[in-house]
Amino acid sequence: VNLPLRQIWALWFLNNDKKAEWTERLSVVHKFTHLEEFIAFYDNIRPPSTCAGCDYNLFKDPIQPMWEVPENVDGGRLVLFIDKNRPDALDIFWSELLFALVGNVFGDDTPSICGAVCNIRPKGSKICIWTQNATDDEANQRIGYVMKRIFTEAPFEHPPPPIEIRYEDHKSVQAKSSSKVNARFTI
Ligand code: M7G
Repeated sequence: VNLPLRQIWALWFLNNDKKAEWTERLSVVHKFTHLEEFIAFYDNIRPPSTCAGCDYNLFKDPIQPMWEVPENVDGGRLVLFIDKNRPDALDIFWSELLFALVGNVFGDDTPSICGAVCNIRPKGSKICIWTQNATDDEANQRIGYVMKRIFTEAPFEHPPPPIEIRYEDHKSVQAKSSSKVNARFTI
């Protein structure tokens, strides 16, 4: 069987070229329409922990993974900060989240989701779900609880790291790029 996905998902890559503009660093790697296609592709891409300074994004086609587009302009993110000493957790959480998204694990709340982001940073990485409406606390909390369950149930060789998911709206993140922003809620 070759299962069609509920919607087309696009994998985007942000390279780590420090001299280039942020938008120039961003490109679509592939768009997926079927589960087998996604799995075949997934098996051949490097795990995030090997791509320092880059981002992976999986977004619903045709949403671009940037603050400026209409789908994100009033949105925000559920974000999990991952300790720099836990590359295992980064890779496991990211793969669990990708398969949950394409597998429609978020069900009726999927329309609120724009995509997922993995920011790979030497100081500590982040895994996020971007949602459309930063003030829709009910939908964002339901998505956050599912995200937390996915991470809690992930298969670990070592004890899993603590999982605290915060909701931050994009406007606050843009205004305060260096320090931590206030969370709307924490799960
Ligand atoms: P980040 O990669 O989200 O944070 O943003 P981190 O490196 O602290 O993990 C770093 C910088 O990338 C921002 O300050 C912006 O200059 C740029 N940047 C990030 N995002 C998500 C966007 C975006 O959506 N649009 C634009 N224009 N720039 C962005």
